[in-house]
Amino acid sequence: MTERRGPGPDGAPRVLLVDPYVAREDPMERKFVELYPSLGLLTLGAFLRGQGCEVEIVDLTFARDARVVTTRLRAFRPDLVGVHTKTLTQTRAIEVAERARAEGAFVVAGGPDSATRPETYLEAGFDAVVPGEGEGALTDLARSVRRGEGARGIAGVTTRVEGRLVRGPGRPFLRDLDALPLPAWDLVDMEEYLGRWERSTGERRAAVLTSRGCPFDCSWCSKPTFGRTFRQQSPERVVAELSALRERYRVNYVRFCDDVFGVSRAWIDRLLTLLLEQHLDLRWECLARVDLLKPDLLRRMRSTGLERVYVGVESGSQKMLDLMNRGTRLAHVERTAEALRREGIRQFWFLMLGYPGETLEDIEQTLRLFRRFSPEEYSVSIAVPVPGTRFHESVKDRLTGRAASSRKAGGRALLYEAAYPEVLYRWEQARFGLEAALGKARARLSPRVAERIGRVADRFHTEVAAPLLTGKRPPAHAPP
Ligand code: B12
Ligand code: SF4
Repeated sequence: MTERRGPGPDGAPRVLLVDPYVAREDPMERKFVELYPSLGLLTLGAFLRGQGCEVEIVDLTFARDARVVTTRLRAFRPDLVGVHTKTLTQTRAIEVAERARAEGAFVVAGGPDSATRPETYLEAGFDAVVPGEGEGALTDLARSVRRGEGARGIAGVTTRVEGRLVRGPGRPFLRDLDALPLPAWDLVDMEEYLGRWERSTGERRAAVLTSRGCPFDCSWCSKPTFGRTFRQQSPERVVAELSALRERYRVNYVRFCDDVFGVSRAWIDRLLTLLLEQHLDLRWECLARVDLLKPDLLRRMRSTGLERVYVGVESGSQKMLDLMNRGTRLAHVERTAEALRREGIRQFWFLMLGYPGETLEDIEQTLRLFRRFSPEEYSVSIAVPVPGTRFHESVKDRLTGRAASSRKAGGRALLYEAAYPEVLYRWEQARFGLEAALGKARARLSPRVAERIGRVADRFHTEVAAPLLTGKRPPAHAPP
């Protein structure tokens, strides 16, 4: 191992930020993951530069492996290496830390996974973790490391001293998101991302974030970095960012990445007005709640280029929505699904199976709702109890101990002892797959054939699969 760098001469701290996600290692990438550079790192990079730091980003998304990190470390000689973490990329993040330490750099983790379990990263060799909003904490840390003073006592930074976790004082959230500089797109290879989008869709797509946090409180939702706070940029600031993307990168399609887009009606009305006035000629998509998407709003959104909406429908059973503390009604789902169809906006439904309290009848209700509206796209996952959530708390004595970091765990594996065995949920997922295929067949081929296949499949489910997979016989065959 090389000697750790001592305090440098006066001058700017050097910070190397790393996104350890390697797309080619991700079996789900082609099917499910839409590739955009990390907005967290782009924002941190811009902020640090504004504070006088020298910054580079190593984005491993299109790399073969992490070797390039060492090359860049040797060329740039940073004081500090900051690694973005997600559960999925934990192993690569730790490898990056090892490479950084071998070159004598101080290494810090940030992002959702290290926020949930800082001890894992500190034990694996990271010098520090920033478990919350990163801008202020990372700037202070970079300056302190540059001065040779380390991480202790810095607000918003967690370290380990003699094997013990030591949390620095709390740090207030940034109040004015408009004060943040535009993301430092020039620090990553934007053309690689945009070119890929252009080749696959004909559009140059980029991700934009207009707010931080979410004011709602769904029981299974993990909000490790921004908690229940909710702050948003002004519509004017959002339009300035969109214009910059349009002018500098010829972006013509935007994905708004907010947890919930359009929480405030007045805010979104103003944004839509600006989009029309400025003739940005963008098409766009967002994730929103069914209770917020009123039909008149959807019509306006459509007129400004809205193409696709992701909605968390989650369940077709009101009982389950209430247990999840979703705060939505089935009537909202129906109204929104109808309005989306009427306006010709693609709908992507998120559905969840296996939440505590769910019975086979609740799953049937979800399937019936799905059948009724046939959304163009959907994802049906098995509920994942994420540490720090009320859901996790309620099942923590029934966890199976399987790793949440494997790809399979991403909504396809059962991580706690639920009402039914995993195989039942996998079977139910397959039924949604069949239903989606039949939905398409109904629209394009023969409704009668689709209807008949559906009936046979339902009968097979009730009479054979469900009893077999749950170990329970159907009522008609129940023993006396
Ligand atoms: C937008 C988004 C996406 C977009 C990505 C757009 C982009 N490239 O940025 C898309 C849809 C592509 C996506 C994909 C995935 N996502 Co996603 N995504 C989000 C979402 C909604 C917002 C992320 C975001 O941009 N936040 C805004 C930025 C400013 O915040 P940030 O990244 O957290 O960064 C701040 C701090 O965390 C911190 N920080 C971050 N990194 C670092 C590094 C250092 C060194 C420091 C000091 C600080 C620091 O400072 C930043 C600024 O304050 C979050 C939920 C959420 N609210 O966080 C989920 C979320 C991050 N995604 C998640 C997941 C699971 C995925 C996927 C794996 C899902 C999949 N389909 O397989 C993929 C992975 C793709 C990948 N490349 O890694 C999970 C991660 C959970 C976990 N513990 O790992 C989250 C938390 C959602 C959830 N609750 O489950 N996602
Ligand atoms: S699931 Fe969505 S609406 Fe619910 S708390 Fe999480 S981010 Fe907010």
